[in-house]
Amino acid sequence: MRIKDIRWNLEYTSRANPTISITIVFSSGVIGRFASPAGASKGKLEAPSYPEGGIESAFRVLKELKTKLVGREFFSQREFDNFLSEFDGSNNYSRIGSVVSLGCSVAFAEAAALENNVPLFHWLSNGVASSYPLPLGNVLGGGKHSRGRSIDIQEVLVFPLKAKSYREAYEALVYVHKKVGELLIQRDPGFTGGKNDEGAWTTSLSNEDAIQLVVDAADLVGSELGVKLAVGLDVAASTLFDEPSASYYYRKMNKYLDKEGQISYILELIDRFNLKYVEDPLEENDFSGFSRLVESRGNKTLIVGDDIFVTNVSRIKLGIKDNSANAIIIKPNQVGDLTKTMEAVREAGLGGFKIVVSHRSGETVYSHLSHIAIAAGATLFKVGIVGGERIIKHLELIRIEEEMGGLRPATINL
Ligand code: 2PG
Ligand code: MG
Repeated sequence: MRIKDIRWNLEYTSRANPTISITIVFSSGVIGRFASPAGASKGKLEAPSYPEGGIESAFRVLKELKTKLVGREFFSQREFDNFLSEFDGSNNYSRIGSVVSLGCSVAFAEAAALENNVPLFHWLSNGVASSYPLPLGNVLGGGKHSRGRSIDIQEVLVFPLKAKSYREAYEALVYVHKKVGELLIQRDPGFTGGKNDEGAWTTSLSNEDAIQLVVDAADLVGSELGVKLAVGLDVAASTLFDEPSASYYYRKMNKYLDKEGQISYILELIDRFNLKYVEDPLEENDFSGFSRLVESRGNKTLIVGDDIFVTNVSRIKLGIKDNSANAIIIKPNQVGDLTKTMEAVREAGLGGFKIVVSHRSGETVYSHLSHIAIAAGATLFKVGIVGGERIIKHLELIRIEEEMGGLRPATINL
């Protein structure tokens, strides 16, 4: 796999913010291309998207990288990613930024899979992938993704506990999304038909009324289609956390909750709404608070770490030691290359965490993430429900399932 050329282009995320697509061409002529997404509710310890100086510096870095890459031969993904990491030299891609590093890493992987005549998920899993994840979709949202104009909780999510096929699972989520829109027309006089960054509906209802509405929609659709659907939340608690007062601010209720108050509130929500998934219920450094939730509800609910782990092996080790989660969000751009991503997956798996591969709120129109989710052995694929940049990822999974076969759906025992 000898690199013949590397090119780049200014592109846009679904929030219409600039990103960079990177194209890698091998001497055989095969090409791979990818553009990194970007988050809004970012973990503090994520790899930065751009070097100091922003996107212009990223273009300069790419010129420098090109002189080092062209003509060079690589034999594995790890070798290529290690080369990127050494070129960066900072440990977290702060010199070159994750838009450059992940763009190169995924573009290389795509070209390598083509060169070796295997699907991308096969290349990334060394051929051992055997299942595909079930979709986890944001249907009603707030927080930063809605500019603070909807509920305080960032995402109310729905997922099937079991499905015969990815197509059946995705269709169920599409119906729930539609049903939530219909119920909002009936129940929310302030509803404008508005959707947020991830295509989730926005609402003027209270946090609890909004969750109840999604539970009702999931029940209606579930019994109509005969699919068992569960409801969950991404609290994105770091975005509610006010450091000076060490408390969580809920704008809708005009209320501050300290750590104990927040834990009780989350437990109350889990019990009242039979939530099967709660992501980032506490701020990103509260390992002990997370552990309390795992201890009391971990047998029936996924307690999921996103900002607390940032797809980073050393943070995951801390979480395993403290029993701070039973599931983890994996976002390749939090850590900046595919080798580090798969290392995080392996480490989390050793700790018994379920894997949830996730999109970002500012997505790009590429479908590589679907292959990454299969390669990671993910149980859930968190990728929104509507909007071209999300739909393309579901369609890729459906295509893989229907055209390639041989993979079975993940099951969730909760
Ligand atoms: C999250 C993500 C994706 P963002 O918090 O899990 O839903 O949001 O990309 O803004 O971090
Ligand atoms: Mg999150």
